[in-house]
Amino acid sequence: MSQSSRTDAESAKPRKLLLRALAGERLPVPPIWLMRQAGRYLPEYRETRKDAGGFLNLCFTPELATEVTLQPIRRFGFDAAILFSDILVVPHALGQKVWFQEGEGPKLEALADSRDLTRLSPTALHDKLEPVYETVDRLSSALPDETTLIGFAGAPWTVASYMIEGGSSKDFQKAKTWAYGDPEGFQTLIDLLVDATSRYLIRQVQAGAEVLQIFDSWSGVWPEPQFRRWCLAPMAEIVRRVKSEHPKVPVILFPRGAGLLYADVAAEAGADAVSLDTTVPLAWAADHLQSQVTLQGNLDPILLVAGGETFESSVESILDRLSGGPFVFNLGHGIVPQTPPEHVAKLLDIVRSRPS
Ligand code: 1CP
Repeated sequence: MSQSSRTDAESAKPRKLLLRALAGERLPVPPIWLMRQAGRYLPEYRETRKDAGGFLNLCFTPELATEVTLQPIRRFGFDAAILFSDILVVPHALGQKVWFQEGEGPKLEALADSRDLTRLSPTALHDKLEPVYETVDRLSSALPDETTLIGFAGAPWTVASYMIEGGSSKDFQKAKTWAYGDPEGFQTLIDLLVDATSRYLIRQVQAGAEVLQIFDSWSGVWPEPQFRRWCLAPMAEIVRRVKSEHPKVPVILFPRGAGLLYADVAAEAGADAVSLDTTVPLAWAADHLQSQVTLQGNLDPILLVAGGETFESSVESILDRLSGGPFVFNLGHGIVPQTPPEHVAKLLDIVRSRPS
């Protein structure tokens, strides 16, 4: 059991807000945190990043990764801190070459077809990810009592897409062509990722992560049958494996772009919450999803850049429509570097000053 949940059990203090919402409780003021809340929109992050000597170095130096995780907590007092790392540390730990080009995003030595799978090996997984577990451990003692610690990983499809495309992609042509043309070979890669990701997340819980989120940022590019096979089934299997070791750890899934298939994710994946992307209609989500899972989301990150009246009324409308059931305020995707930090402060003001 993590140190912070022990504190909860031993004292009569109310449990942390995020844990209450994820347990299905409707709260007058919802907990709030933001995807990618540590990052380039914060001057203090840019300062730490400058001295870290490369992005992966920042992820793998526990002292620095702990510092950047805490920066948005100190500045804004979010209800949760998300471990500072990246979804691509898993391919790195499997032996694939991964690097981050300043201003260009992630780059990987691409896998061309299933023969390249021999380049991957899970044997050094935990050794290579040890600094991440140490960061989780440090964070679980460093965080304020009321702040929940979230661990995370990428979903197998999203991670596989970077491994095959060699970086970001517009149309996922290489990864999709592989999956359509050689489903058995592609399944081998997905299975390898299900296994590594489950082991990685279980270790994060053992190190002190109290909640897990799985990011399937590119799940919206598939027709329904492939969404079920390459996105829903692997995420459900990871949830099953994590919960068989740690039945009580809440899991949030983010199947971005899933559309109507959010209903199947909510009903079938065994998760405690789903994180809604910006396009999901709120009345539909409240009617079809919220009786089964806690909802998280879904402010457009660009509204947080724009600020002003539309931003404020959109925040109010999300609160109006989703506060009738268990709910966690968040964005519909990660915060962008152009976001003025004052707008984030304003967002917290609105959410917290308006009990519903
Ligand atoms: O230049 C820099 O400083 C690097 C920018 C950066 C940051 C701050 C990258 C490179 N990753 C991160 C941290 C990160 N990535 C976190 C940290 C914790 C927090 O939320 O504060 C998390 C949760 C991620 C997850 C992540 N990485 C996702 C899933 C979430 C999402 O936004 O969809 C994805 C797709 C990635 C890949 C990645 N790593 C970095 C970038 C710029 C990207 C996206 C590239 C793309 O759009 O294809």
